[in-house]
Amino acid sequence: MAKSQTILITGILGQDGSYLAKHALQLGHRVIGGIRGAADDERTWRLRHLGIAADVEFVPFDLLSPEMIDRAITQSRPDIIFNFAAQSSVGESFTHPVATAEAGGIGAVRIFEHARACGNGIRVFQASSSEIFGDISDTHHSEDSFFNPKTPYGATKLFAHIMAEAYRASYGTHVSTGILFNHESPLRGANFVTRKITKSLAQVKLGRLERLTLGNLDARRDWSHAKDFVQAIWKIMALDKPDNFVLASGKLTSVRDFVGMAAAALDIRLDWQGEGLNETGVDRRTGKVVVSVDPQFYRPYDPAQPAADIRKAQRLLDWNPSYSLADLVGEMVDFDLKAETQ
Ligand code: NAP
Ligand code: F7E
Repeated sequence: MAKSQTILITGILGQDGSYLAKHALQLGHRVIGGIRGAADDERTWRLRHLGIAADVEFVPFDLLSPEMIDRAITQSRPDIIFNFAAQSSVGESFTHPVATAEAGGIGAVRIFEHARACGNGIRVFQASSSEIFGDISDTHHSEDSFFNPKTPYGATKLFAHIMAEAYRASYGTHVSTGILFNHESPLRGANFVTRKITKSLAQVKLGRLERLTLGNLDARRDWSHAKDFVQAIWKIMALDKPDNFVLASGKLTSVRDFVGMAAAALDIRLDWQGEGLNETGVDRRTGKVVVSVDPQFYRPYDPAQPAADIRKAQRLLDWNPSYSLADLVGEMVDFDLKAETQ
């Protein structure tokens, strides 16, 4: 992508949209962000943190509004659309399944349809998710694995994923997908477990919070840095042929171990005691319980996440994650400690 292009990013106020905007601006492209509601200081905090809020143009955009989708794309005339907008919380998809499906499923297809109908070669990136794998018995998850999602969020993302393939096969539309495993950063929403952990433990360290309460400590996830994924996503969109790519680190870590790493980065030595709902993390220095389990944070269904197979991305994109999990945890903890003391 040598010449300057117009990039439309849906969900630009979220974690991935913000990092992608920064990446595209650094490469000299024009960035238009689709947003619902006002671009006020509170909602643009990620763009402001990255120092790019003034460099981005905004258009009104809501995945639930066909008119707004059409108007945003027609007015911006993008070369590439990065579709990051979605109700992105698996937990929330259990309480809002219809809104999750309408936005992440039908909303995505409306974007593909616009790209097809305008016929001028718009490229679209669709953010798929490792949640589309669901309950499967393969040891490693690749682009060709069987998909068997069991959460409303996972089913929604699979619908959009398969529609992306249908648009490629049926109409030749240039739609690529990233089957994204978990990726985090200091810009991660505080409703996701990693940021909840780093933010809460920073507050515990500063004496502002008594304890961090979590759900399933045994859950394992493959956590990468969002910045690494943005690099790979950009490379995907530079390929002449649209395709699907699994992006991940290939390493699984439990929520309990992530807590231990964040605590260690804050110089808190944790001893784990008890089991199940009675499990606690005790600060060795003070003897106080600083981590406990609360059933309200358990999900009705929480599929295990087996290891990812990232060989296709390694081979065709010449990509590997550059951040270790320890680097990521350290950066998130530093950010939260600083934010809490400002
Ligand atoms: P995020 O921080 O939650 O950002 C999602 C963005 O979507 C937010 O800015 C939100 O806008 C916007 N949005 C939600 N509903 C919308 C609607 N109806 N119309 C227009 N915009 C809407 O998510 P992220 O972590 O950057 O993830 C980006 C994408 O990758 C999402 O599609 C997510 O499902 C997918 N994904 C993420 C991960 C991950 O680990 N981060 C893994 C796999 C897939 P507001 O600011 O107005 O709320
Ligand atoms: O949960 C467990 C929880 O909400 C991770 C999204 O970006 O990645 C993300 O979805 C694990 C789960 O992310 C708490 O049960 C324990 O097993 O951070 P999370 P997620 O559900 O994996 C996928 C790939 C996406 O596509 C999504 O968009 O942590 N867990 N205790 C908890 N989770 C939360 N949120 N809060 C807790 O207190």
